[in-house]
Amino acid sequence: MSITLRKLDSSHPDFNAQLSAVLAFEAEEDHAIDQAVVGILADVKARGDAAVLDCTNRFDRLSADSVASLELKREELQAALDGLSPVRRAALQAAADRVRAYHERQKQECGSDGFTYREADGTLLGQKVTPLDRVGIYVPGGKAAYPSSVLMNAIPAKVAGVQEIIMVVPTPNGVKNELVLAAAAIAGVDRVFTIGGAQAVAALAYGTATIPQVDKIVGPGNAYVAAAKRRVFGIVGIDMIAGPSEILVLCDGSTDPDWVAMDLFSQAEHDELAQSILVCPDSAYIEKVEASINRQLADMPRHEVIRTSLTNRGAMIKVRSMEEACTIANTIAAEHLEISAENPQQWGDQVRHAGAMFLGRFTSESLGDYCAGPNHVLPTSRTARFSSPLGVYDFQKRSSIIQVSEAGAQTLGKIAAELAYGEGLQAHAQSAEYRLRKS
Ligand code: HSO
Ligand code: ZN
Repeated sequence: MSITLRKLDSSHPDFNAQLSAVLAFEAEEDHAIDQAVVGILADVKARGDAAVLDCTNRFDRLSADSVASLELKREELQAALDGLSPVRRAALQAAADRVRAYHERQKQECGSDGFTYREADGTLLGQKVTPLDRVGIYVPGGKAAYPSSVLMNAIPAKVAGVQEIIMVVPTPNGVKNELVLAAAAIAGVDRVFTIGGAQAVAALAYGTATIPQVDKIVGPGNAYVAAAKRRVFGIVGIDMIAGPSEILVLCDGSTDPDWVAMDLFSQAEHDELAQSILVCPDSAYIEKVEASINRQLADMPRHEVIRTSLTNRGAMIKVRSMEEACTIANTIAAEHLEISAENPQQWGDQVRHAGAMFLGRFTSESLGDYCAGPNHVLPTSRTARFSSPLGVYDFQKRSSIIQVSEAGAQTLGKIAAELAYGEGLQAHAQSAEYRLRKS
């Protein structure tokens, strides 16, 4: 049963409409799920630990007698780390070290130190940057439980200077993912609770007797978790609500077709709804990649997921030139963009919208998923037009600083009072005017 991917040609008169149809994706808003989540949030808000315990025992089929008993001890995390094979432990450590080094750089170079400046009359203005106090990291328990995501969420928080990182991870039927726990140990997560779902999001957002309230909740989760995060936003901060993974490969037609086929598989294997797209000026090459897909698919343990994803959401787009490929890349604003071409930088310079850019034939997107250093939590569903990878800046906030000198109070006082009277706000005006020197 061979796969035929959707084929588009940029010279077709209906190309724009066809491309929109390929990209169209709306996360289903499931009313029933949302209503269930409303109930769980209210229950946890009202009953705290008791509700968290009930939900956890029911949904994860456990028989815990307290929320406190669902907290993992530090030794347990360390034991998970010690239990890894030496090669796997070394790989996890190497990935963590590289992710940390990259994010340290981000901290230095993204205005993390704030600024101040003084005006001629002595008034001081500035911006102070401070880390969030406490952050919650949600880690899914089921098929999408990725230790690499533990690193990608926890390390930038740590680098930002967050004092306490609380991780929640459900353990359905009591099954723990040792690699996830090991990653938590390496990343420096402070506390881990084996709870999940909307009840875990609620516990982090409202706090319970056992689970401390956090300031922001990050990390991916299922539809219940996403609905809960949306609903607690405002009480706490949240990161993006990530959609299915996407990869866009721009290829000049001279990379080994097997490499490109496997790169398309790499994101397709995440999810039936993941999207893999190839854009290339050479139609013979497109055929070769398609042939390679059909040759390699059967060997993939996740071939069913890949098949569904490529059939329903995949596409191969023939373009007139690499310039045009870049224009299309800007329209697609993919989560991951590979530029598999001879002069990758030249094309990369023409792309403004992409979550992460992978330049050159040797840069498989999967290296970025694990260990290149940059974050793998990236804007999906075309949101790279206006948002950025998860980073140190997501765990920091800014406060502005104003220290007006006596002389400054004269100049600013007159301006402020004038505008305050214009707004009909007398107290504002007088508060400024009290500080004006009587002449
Ligand atoms: N590509 C995924 C991240 C991931 N891949 C984790 C493998 N493990 C999200 O962009
Ligand atoms: Zn991936």
